[in-house]
Amino acid sequence: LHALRFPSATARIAHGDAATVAGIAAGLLAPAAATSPKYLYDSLGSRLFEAICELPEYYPTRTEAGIFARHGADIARRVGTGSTLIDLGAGNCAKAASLFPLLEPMQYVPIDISREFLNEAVSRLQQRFPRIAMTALALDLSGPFMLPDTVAPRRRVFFYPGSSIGNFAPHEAIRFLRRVRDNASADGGLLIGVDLIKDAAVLDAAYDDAIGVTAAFNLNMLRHLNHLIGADFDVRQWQHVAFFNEGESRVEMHLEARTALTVRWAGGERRFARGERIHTEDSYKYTREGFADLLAQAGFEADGTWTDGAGWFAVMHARA
Ligand code: AVJ
Repeated sequence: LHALRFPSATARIAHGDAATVAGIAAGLLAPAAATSPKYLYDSLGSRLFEAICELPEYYPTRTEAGIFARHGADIARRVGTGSTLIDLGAGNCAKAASLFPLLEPMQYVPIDISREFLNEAVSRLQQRFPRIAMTALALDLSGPFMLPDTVAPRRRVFFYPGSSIGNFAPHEAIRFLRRVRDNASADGGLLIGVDLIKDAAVLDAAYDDAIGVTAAFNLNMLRHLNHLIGADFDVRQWQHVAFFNEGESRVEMHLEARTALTVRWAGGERRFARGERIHTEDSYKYTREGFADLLAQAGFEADGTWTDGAGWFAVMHARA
């Protein structure tokens, strides 16, 4: 009981490497505390995100799938078959798998930060598609990255669906897309999904659903941080906050302290006042023109845009 009431008396063990621990600690100690959205994805986080994609309020996955279903043949003509298809943030690999019959890739290279979740998804997928060579890579795409030699050098087509690009601020997105282009081949390209600006009420609901799956997804980051930096976050002391920030053209997710509290971790601590927040994610929304401009700034040549009837989401193809 003593250990339960005074968890700080027990040793705190950080399971993340030193750079990870230092980076997270710096974010927590900043006047406006913030963490990288990549920490949303441990194995449970990846499963919670899968559940989000099935929510009625979360329109991006469904809307993007509808665009692929309706315009798939046209998209495949632009992208071409026989490529090395590199899936950035592949998760359960379901989006790419649904395009295999159309794109007929030679090699499939799913990349995700959630290693175990990815490996399980790829071993299932390899059984369904035994003729496509598959090379799973557990990589953090938030920094510089270089593809290993096991990734075929020709016809490298990058697949970045679901508007994951929205996690980057526009200037970071340009830097990231330049890196992607550096890793593509001269005959390669990019097939990307982009979430478009829409009514704030639709966006607010999509990131704060009625049954609380997105809240659980956000709160789960605290459990992940407890593991990574040996912190003692009590999840019950925090609540999910999400809203569209129109001025910044982004949905913001935060975790808000329900009460005054202190978080301790291996090597540091931070006091939070009641109502104080940790900024956990941004999800930027674009206009078609705005995103086309961003692609051009990264050196890509636009080669087709497809949208749904309501203009909620766009799929774009660009040549390297
Ligand atoms: C995986 C980054 C595309 O921003 O919509 C979903 C993550 N966060 N609900 C998004 C997310 C809350 C998602 N992305």
